[in-house]
Amino acid sequence: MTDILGRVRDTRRPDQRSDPDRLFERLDAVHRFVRAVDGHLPDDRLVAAHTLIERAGARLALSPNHTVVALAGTTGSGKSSLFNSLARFEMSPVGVRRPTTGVTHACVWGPLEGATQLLDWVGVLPRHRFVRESALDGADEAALHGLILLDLPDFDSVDHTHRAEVDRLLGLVDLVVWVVDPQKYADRVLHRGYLREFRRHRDVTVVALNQADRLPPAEVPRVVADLHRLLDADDLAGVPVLATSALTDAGTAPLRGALEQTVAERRAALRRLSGDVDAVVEGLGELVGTAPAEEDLDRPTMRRLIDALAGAAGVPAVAEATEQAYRHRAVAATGWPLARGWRRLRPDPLRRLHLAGAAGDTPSSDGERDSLASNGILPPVPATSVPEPTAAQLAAVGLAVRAVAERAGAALPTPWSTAVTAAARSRLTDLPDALDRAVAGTDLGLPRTPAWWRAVNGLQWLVTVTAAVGLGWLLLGYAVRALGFPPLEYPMVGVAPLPSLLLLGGLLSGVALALLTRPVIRWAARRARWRAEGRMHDAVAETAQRYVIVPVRVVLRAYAEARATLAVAAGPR
Ligand SMILES: Nc1nc2c(ncn2[C@@H]2O[C@H](COP(=O)(O)OP(=O)(O)OP(=O)(O)O)[C@@H](O)[C@H]2O)c(=O)[nH]1
Ligand SMILES: [Mg+2]
Repeated sequence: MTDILGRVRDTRRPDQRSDPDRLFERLDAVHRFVRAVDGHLPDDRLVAAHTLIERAGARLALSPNHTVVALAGTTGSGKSSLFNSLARFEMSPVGVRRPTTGVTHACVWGPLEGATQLLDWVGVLPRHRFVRESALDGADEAALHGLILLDLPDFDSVDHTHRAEVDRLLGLVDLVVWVVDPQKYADRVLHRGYLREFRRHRDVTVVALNQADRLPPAEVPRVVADLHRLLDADDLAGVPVLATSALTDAGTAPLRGALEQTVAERRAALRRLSGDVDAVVEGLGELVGTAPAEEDLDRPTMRRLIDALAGAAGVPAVAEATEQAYRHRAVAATGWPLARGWRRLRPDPLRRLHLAGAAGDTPSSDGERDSLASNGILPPVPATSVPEPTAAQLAAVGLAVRAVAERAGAALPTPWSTAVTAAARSRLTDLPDALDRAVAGTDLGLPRTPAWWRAVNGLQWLVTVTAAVGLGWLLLGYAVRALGFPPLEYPMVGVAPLPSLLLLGGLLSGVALALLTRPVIRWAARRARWRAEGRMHDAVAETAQRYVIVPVRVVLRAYAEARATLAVAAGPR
């Protein structure tokens, strides 16, 4: 993810960070990221992204002409004093009892239009809102028009609600002025708990070293330098540090000047949101690894999966039955006619499995068949009586599915490999029925009656009829003799009478023909088995795709989309 983080840094160029089009593009990318990973990654990893989308949408819909600035800091640093001094009015009580400010006070410079909705959104109660627009001021305050200044409670308060209020507001405001005093400017909670968290918001962070009047003038630069050093350690190098005093106008002048510039630019809201996008992208970076996911699985892994599924689906048993059925049907169609009756008494091996396996227009996929069945065009494929998978076969399926998930998720960060595993297993319970349907719905390719069966059958009948003619002729001869008529003169072929030759020749030829066709039938039956096996493998492969591979691909595509969108959210290419 270093490339993405690199781009995050890139985007700190001031022009990029306050460019509204760029910001919209980045926010849109975060939005697309969240949509892409929805359902694949745990929700708790996406809270920050959801919050960003919601907050950015709300802020960008509100007044672009106002800049919301918060005065934040430890108790007694002089936030309320600075607030009053900038407003030139006693608006927020200043006290010696700590903490003094318990609720946020707001002061709006200029017309209220747009500011009210902004303050509603920020959540400052109407009774704590003030307007700094007085006829007496003339044009004095014009440079601050558009400023909404918030005086926050202390974050280090003994009262925990103060801290909650500060944390809430720090997530919403456009710019934060951290008010510190010479005694507590190195406060650990301030630096570790807050300033460091604002490292991606350097361009909307200002530090005011207040109560500078309490220091000997020569000490001020030394303390400011020390504060810079601490800010560098907080990864906030370059953040302005202004020495202020709330006691006099001159003391607040540096801060007033900085605020005037911020208000005039009207860019703080955009910069703040850019910093928020940076923070979210950095957090999401660990969810998206460096390597893109391979969508296609390697052949051995696929082969292993299909073989395991084929085993569990009883493909070898059906293939065996197909070979036997071919032999059974071929022998029934081409065998010696006088012995065929016995063969017919034996059941067809495929019918025993409730697999007719006849050739025909079987739909190619079970989805197609399901839809035809649901439309009443086809009867649903009945469950087969293929033997139930053994424990070993089921274990092989489990291992093969796991191997698919491991292969597909190998290069992915943990949450994604977990999602891939879950996806690979998501339809496992539907798999046995789907496999059964796939096998039952496969056209095993057994021919109805091949031409050569018909030819052999014709020959068999020819020789059988020949034998019958011979037999009939001989019987006629016996009958004629028995009735006292002169015996029939049989034509002779060599030394043998023709009817005997026809009978014996017919019988022997029939048996010989049956014996000769045996090896051909065996060879053709093996071919039928291979063909059926191939077709069932195809059907099983399609089922594997639908029930295992497609769900995995959905996750891999989501991952690729997540990577692409996060790269856009991170910064320019
Ligand atoms: N000398 C001097 N005293 C100051 C200055 N700013 C504030 N004070 C005093 O410091 C004390 C605290 O000031 P507040 O403005 O109430 O401080 P705060 O940060 O708002 O405090 P909380 O509301 O409790 O968080 C008050 O007694 C102020 O008079 C300053 O710049 N110089
Ligand atoms: Mg106060």
